[in-house]
Amino acid sequence: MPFTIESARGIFPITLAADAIPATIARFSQLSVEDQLALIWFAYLEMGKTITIAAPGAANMQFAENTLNDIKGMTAREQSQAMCDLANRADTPICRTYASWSPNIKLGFWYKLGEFMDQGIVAPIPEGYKLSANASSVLEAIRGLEPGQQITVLRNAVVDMGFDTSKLGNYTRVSEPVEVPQDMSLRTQVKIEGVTNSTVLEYMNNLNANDFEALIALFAPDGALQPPFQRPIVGKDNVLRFFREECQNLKLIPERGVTEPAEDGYTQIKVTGKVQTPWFGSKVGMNIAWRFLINPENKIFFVAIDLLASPKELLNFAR
Ligand code: ECH
Ligand code: GLY
Ligand code: GLY
Ligand code: GLY
Repeated sequence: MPFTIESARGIFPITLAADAIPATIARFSQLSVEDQLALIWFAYLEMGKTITIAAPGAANMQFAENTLNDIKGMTAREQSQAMCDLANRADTPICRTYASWSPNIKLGFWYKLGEFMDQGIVAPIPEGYKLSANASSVLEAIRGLEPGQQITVLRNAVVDMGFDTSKLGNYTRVSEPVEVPQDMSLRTQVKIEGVTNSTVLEYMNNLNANDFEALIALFAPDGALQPPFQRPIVGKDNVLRFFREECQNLKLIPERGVTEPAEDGYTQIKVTGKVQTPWFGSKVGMNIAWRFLINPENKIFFVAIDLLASPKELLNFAR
């Protein structure tokens, strides 16, 4: 039987993903919204002591500017309410606007609110706020994660806020403009121990160069990409949109891999290595596996990106 997206998801099944992320997010979402905001505030302050976050680019912030100004103009009580509404996924104009934003705009918006809270322009978390026992325990769990997992928890918490897009009806998605791909003369070529497949190498090189047109040409028409902790994104149009909206300026540093034949002339290739996000640069390296299923025409039928449970997993090529 030929591969389906569902069966492709099961290649290299013993790859150990960081299940601590969905588990922590599930516990986090059970907390009161006051606890949620305070917990993120405390976690963010603690992380800031060791890893600095890059300021969001101007191209990113223009879309959040009106909403940020609206919030600045509110009373302290209204500001706290607006932030609680976001965490509560309430149906308010701000929560609807927020829902239309790409993850990077959402992150930039909170980055700014954090600065305003610091400067006393926006209502801070009340001094001496005491987390509930459950919230303290979730914060403790976050402290125990590696940095790449900590920033993933924060990112997921931020992405989940706002009104539910599935209840939004027709809306215009808002994301930062797509920059031109990196000039050919500046591009670097990855080397992956154990992998010579041209599609996999070009995947890494094109994504590193923000060359999304060349990147999407590597996919089969019905191909799919599964980001960490998400359902697969299926079909070239959807995958290209995802690249343009969420994948600019990533740095992929694949290290090693295995290549083996699969059924029906397909090839399965698992690669492990590091990924850096523009928000933290080389200060946070996330431990990643790519699980590729390449079709007989050497196109990507499926690729899963997994955030690994631990650095030990970088060397796990058992099947
Ligand atoms: C304050 C208190 C009130 C509430 C809130 C606050 C602000 C919080 C802030 C948080 C900022 C967090 C940030 C997190 C950024 C995380 C980025 C990550 C990126 C991971 C990317 C990966 C890419 C993998 C991929 C690969 C591919 O091959 C294909 C594409 C793709 C404190 C005010 C909320 C400000 C900035 C985790 C893994 C490798 C799948 C993308
Ligand atoms: N173990 C990774 C997955 O199958 O999703
Ligand atoms: N500062 C990282 C970004 O705007 O994507
Ligand atoms: N989605 C890319 C990033 O957050 O860096």
